[in-house]
Amino acid sequence: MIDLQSSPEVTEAQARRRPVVALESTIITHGMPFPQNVDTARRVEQDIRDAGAVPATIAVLDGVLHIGLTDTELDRLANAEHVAKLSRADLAVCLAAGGTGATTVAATMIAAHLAGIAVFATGGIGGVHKGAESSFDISADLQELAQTPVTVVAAGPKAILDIHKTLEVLETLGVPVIAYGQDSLPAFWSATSEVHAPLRLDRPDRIAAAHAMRADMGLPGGQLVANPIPQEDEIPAASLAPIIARAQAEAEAQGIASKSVTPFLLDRIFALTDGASLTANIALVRNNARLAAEIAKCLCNPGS
Ligand code: PSU
Ligand code: MN
Repeated sequence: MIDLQSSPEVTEAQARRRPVVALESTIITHGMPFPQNVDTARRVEQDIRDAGAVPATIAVLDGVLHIGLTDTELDRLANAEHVAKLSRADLAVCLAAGGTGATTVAATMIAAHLAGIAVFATGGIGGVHKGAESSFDISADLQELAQTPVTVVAAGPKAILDIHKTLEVLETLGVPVIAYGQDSLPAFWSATSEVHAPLRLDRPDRIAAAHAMRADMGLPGGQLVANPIPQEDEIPAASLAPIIARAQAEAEAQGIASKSVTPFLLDRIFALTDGASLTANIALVRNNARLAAEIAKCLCNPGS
């Protein structure tokens, strides 16, 4: 049997049919350095509460799938070393073996859906890596969006990915990619890109209605909402391009592969921008949490 443990806050919210927003934990263990990782995790949870919803950070601790972490549990995860990065392929094995691990976007979607949570906020999803035509490195996050009915709010594909190939795969899989409030596809650290977003919605209630409509139509899968980073926090794409290229060249030279690619690139870009990439990353995750809370509230009270 799956051992699923909801935090007291999440249990109460669900009993009272209040809006809940899921959060992933790989961003804590593999996406940001200590102590900014735990500070950000706490701040993002508070942003969701301030917006009138309840946060549910998801992780596996000693073989238990946690939906919402207490302060102590969050601290433990953020301070732990060599925590496993759990995607769809890893989740059941980790639970069966009594292990501890942080959930990626794919695994967080699976857990959120099991727990009856429809909306999830993160920074960026995994996608098609540059050079995927030879490495075959395509994140399981994309397949998950195609099959698990959770609306994921992210800041658009990171420039470390091949944006065009990522969009092509999402289109093939039938995943709606919805830019929030603009025509251009946001590009993570930058609010806009030269790519026109496949879809656009300007209101959280419409995003919630589209989520509900998929279910009504019997369409499996979720939605990807691409929420632009606030302009005052963005790093222009042109100034990042050479840094990303350098980080990518280092990854290749050092033979970094598979699950290590995304954490390696994020860490190198953090160092090469003197921390500026992390400041922007924190701002965009908080911005996504606020939008996710609005969508979750609309899903709770349709038509209000
Ligand atoms: N993007 C970020 N920070 C992250 C990740 C993505 O800005 O920490 C994490 C997410 O958990 C995402 C995972 O699901 O990386 C994708 O990893 P991979 O490319 O190995 O599937
Ligand atoms: Mn990968």
